[in-house]
Amino acid sequence: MLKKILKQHTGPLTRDLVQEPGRFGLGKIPSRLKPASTTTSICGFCATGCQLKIHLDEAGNAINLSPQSGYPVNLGMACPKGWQALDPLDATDRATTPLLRDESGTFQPVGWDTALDTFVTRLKSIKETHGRESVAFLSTGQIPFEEMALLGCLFKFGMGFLHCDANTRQCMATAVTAYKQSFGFDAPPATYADFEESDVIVLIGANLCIAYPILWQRVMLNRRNPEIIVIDPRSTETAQVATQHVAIRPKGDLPLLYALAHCIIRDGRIDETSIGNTEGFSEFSEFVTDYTPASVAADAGLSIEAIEQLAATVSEPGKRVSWWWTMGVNQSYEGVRVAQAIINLCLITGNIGKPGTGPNSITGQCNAMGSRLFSNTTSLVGGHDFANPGHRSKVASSLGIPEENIPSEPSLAYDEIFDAVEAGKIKALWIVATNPFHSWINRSRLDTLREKLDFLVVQDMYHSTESARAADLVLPAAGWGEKSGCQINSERRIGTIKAVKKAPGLALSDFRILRLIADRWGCGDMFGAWTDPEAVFKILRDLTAGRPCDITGIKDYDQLDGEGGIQWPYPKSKTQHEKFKMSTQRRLFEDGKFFTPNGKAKLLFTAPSPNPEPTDAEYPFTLLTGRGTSSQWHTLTRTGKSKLLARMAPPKPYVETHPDDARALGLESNASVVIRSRRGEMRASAYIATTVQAGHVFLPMHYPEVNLLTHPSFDPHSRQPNYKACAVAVTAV
Ligand SMILES: Nc1nc2c(c(=O)[nH]1)N[C@H]1C(S)=C(S)[C@@H](COP(=O)(O)OP(=O)(O)OC[C@H]3O[C@@H](n4cnc5c(=O)[nH]c(N)nc54)[C@H](O)[C@@H]3O)O[C@H]1N2
Ligand SMILES: Nc1nc2c(c(=O)[nH]1)N[C@H]1C(S)=C(S)[C@@H](COP(=O)(O)OP(=O)(O)OC[C@H]3O[C@@H](n4cnc5c(=O)[nH]c(N)nc54)[C@H](O)[C@@H]3O)O[C@H]1N2
Ligand code: SF4
Ligand SMILES: [Mo]
Repeated sequence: MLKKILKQHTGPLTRDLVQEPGRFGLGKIPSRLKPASTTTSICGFCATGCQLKIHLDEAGNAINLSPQSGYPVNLGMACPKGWQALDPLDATDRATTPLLRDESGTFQPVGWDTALDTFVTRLKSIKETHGRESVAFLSTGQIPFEEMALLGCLFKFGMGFLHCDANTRQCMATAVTAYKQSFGFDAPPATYADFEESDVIVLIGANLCIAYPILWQRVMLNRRNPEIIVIDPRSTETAQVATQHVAIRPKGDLPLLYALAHCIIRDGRIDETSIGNTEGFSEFSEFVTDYTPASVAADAGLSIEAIEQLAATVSEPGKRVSWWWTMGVNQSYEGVRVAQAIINLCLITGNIGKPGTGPNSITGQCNAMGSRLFSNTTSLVGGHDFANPGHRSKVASSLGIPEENIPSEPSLAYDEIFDAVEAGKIKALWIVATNPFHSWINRSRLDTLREKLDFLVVQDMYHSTESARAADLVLPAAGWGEKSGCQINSERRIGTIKAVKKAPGLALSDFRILRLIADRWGCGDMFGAWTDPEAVFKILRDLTAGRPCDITGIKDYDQLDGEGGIQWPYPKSKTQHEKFKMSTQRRLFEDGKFFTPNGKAKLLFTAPSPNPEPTDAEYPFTLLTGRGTSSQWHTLTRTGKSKLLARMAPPKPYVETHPDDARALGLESNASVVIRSRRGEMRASAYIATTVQAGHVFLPMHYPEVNLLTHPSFDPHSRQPNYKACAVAVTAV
């Protein structure tokens, strides 16, 4: 019951609640807290990208916030995390000074001088002894892209290292790879207005009510009486309020999607014009001939009739069908092909480039889309390619750096970086704004790898995170609210965040920390023009000239604020610019042209492969993992510090278990159980409900023990971890 109440209260907030802050525990605002002025900032949690209005006192410090009513994303709404976004800044475990581990293994507070000196001396000596491939960084989708770009460019072009990746690998690498291969560029086509313009909305592996509450509100604003279909093994909060729940077997997506293509092509419900904009249609239609509903029914866990019905609904002539996917698709050992199977369906039915359509990936973190363009990790900064000599020389001349400083080789992916640590090739790691000692798949491996590292630096807002506690050196960082820059949301909308509070103690913005490192390293001159975030924004803007993500038409931060954020592309060229300027909701591919050399989208496919860790007699349950409540963010370092948000979520791990399984295991509600995989075990209390199918259990990722269980398998194209299905055993304690 408590869980049910909690769930109800962690759902999205409607406009009435927004207008009545008293109902949300804020009470009547005393006159001393009445703002002297306000400013705006895009929320720093999820990639929805809601704009918040920050209320400031006379000194310019934040005293409160409320959702911004006129912003084209959130239209005056925010979820609990947005409302409480200032809370985590006041936590008592903020890192307020650099910490250096002494000989006895104890952290000692040190000044920035010592910290920077240690950082530079250690990394330089490791580089000298072991070469440029011996140091790597792991970063994030949760800092402004000006900071990401400085980190990636400093590390590769200035310090001369090669290997780095971001935690976005855990999150949307699959979508990136799928779009790049199919469209020739990483280009999510949607604009959020498409939620309101669709007749059929398919949410596949996506739990909007919990993970993107405001996007669910956008679905609710649809006046076309849409069919809302949720494809998810669990009866999620979203599935429960949709018009149809397709309770798929975990990882049954690829066979199901091929069977849908089979039925649609068989019945001639295809769009010839759209198919004309693709290549590979005859090969694809031949490939799906074998994928009859009867042949995939068992793998998909669905009846033949259900598959036929779904095929008919998503291909109904004259209806606008949009597909939206998140981690149920991306976090899979064959996620890229699943994403492309969705893309293929949209291409063959003409559901692309028109209002209310699209194969649309929703990305996770507030600035994951910024990292896709500017982090200089997997792609060369500004939407370029490290392997392309023309791109390297363009970026070198635009940044005024020697071309030979730009590597042509790719960086290792996240998991490959850990393999290189294991092999003794990588000796030092620098972790920025991510917490892999909690969030990485099969994370206990990191404890072993820690022993292999000569030097581990963690740059975080808090000294208490699982990763910071493992470090040799902790660099104290300012967080969202204490610094400025830009973020890009899931519909490619660029917006600004503002410094509305001073960071505590000696904590500095990541931007400042990186500038100090550049100077200490001796490459400060290379970044002489990178004086502040807005200057960097302009450098990055100019770099995008001529690329699909061209934003050369944006003047400055003020224009971004004045126009309600701006979606890329936004080129300077007169004709294009005039076309785009008029609209605050822009989707891609309206002209049927893609970013491939011949302008055609590719229909890509491979036969489904078996789950790398199927259940068996010893480990008979499939473990699903994901988001628990809308008030919990990832490893809880931020949301766990808000009293209100913490009260809205179960404090201890719980495992969702089907009543039939609970009966067979002799479990009562809230009974203590042990969940075991081949890699580790944890305890949780049983939450017995039909939200999971018999034979499945679900654990929210927010509890650190969960990734002791997960199975380290990866999509071969994207290297994204397969977080969502492995085999476990469940026993009563
Ligand atoms: N409250 C809150 N919101 C968040 C976050 C947070 O931590 N807390 N994190 C943000 C981030 S970074 C991300 S990436 C997003 C994630 O947002 P979502 O992807 O929506 O959330 P998840 O719960 O991880 O996974 C979605 C669903 O995938 C289902 N699933 C599992 N296996 C399969 C499968 O084989 N097939 C299908 N079709 N579905 C499957 C799960 O049952 C789950 O309901 O949320 C963002 N928003
Ligand atoms: N089992 C399982 N595991 C999963 C998932 C799953 O579905 N199931 N989902 C995966 C996904 S999609 C994601 S995105 C990852 C998220 O995994 P993480 O990125 O590891 O999770 P966060 O808690 O967001 O970690 C962000 C860290 O950055 C710090 N921080 C915040 N702001 C700043 C800043 O401005 N500067 C600096 N320097 N530090 C800052 C925070 O304190 C925190 O320690 O988890 C993945 N892990
Ligand atoms: S939906 Fe996402 S962006 Fe909007 S307030 Fe909530 S966490 Fe922030
Ligand atoms: Mo994510």
